[in-house]
Amino acid sequence: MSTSFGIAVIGAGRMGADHIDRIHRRITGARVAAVVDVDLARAEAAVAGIDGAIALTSADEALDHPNVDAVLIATPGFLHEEILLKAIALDLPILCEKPLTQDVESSWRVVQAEVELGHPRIQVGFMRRFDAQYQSLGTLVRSGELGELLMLHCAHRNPRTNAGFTNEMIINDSVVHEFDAIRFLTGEEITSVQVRMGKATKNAPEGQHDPQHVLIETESGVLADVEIFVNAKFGYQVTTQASFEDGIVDIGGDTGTYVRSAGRWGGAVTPGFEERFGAAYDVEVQAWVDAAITGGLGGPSAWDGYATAACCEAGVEAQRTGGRATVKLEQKPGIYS
Ligand code: ISE
Repeated sequence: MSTSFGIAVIGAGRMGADHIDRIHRRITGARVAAVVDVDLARAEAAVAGIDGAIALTSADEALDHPNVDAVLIATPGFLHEEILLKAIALDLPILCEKPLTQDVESSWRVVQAEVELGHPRIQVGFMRRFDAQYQSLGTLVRSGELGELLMLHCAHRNPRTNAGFTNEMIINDSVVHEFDAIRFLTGEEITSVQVRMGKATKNAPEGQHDPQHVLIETESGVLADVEIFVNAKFGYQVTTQASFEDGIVDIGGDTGTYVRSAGRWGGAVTPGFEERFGAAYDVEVQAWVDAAITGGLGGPSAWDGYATAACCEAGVEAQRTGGRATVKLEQKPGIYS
């Protein structure tokens, strides 16, 4: 093993397995030290072929293990708080998949635990910030080259959702990315959220209304509209069109090989988020490892996790009332400045 910076990955499901493979094959300066899953067989399968990595069913055991220097949390969101609080108490570097926690109260408890610790330890897995196109749009906004940013038109389309993916999850699991991306691009907090439900697809699971139209406003009055369409069938797509005073910028369009043959033209549709954001995940995890080794953060903090949880709370309220819900935020603690 070339390095001793050992990471415990908690959760070996879809995202956890993807991160285990990433750390093992592509990330430099770190190694998978432990994999934790309630299903021991799944944890064992995940560590197969990774020298020195152990499989466990207890997150506590992993966090206390002498070979573990940092933790990557990829469990379902409702399990995050307990693991986060334990890792903060041990002062371990943490990369926590989004959402930080399931609701705004628990996210605020996590922020307060970090404030008590005295420094940020949690990086939240908002990978879009590491996507080359989001980064160049962010740079354009900050440069002022095209004047002020006025509006954002976002589309977030997934091929399908499973039964049990509720309207609330559409906000907490999917639109949460848009909230963070809008905060990242504008450098501002979001002040209000409104959700409109129009004509629905027959392809949504029972009880879910799909697509939905989310209207978002930031501190300076930038307006963003999001089409969230999670049973769009055709594939995966995340696009943004930004209207500036002096220009219009598009990101996230189709990429790849463009073929003309047999009287047709076109290319392949992106199947899922692993393909769309695979490179961004690599950059994200490497940035986290590089910063964690020297005690810092390489990306969005627990404050960003908390602020997006507040947006999600407003989004869910807006779904329920049909009105415009205000985003309520506590004062930003000094450790996040
Ligand atoms: C999923 O959890 C993700 O994070 C994807 O990026 C997003 O597109 C999808 O809607 C979520 O369910």
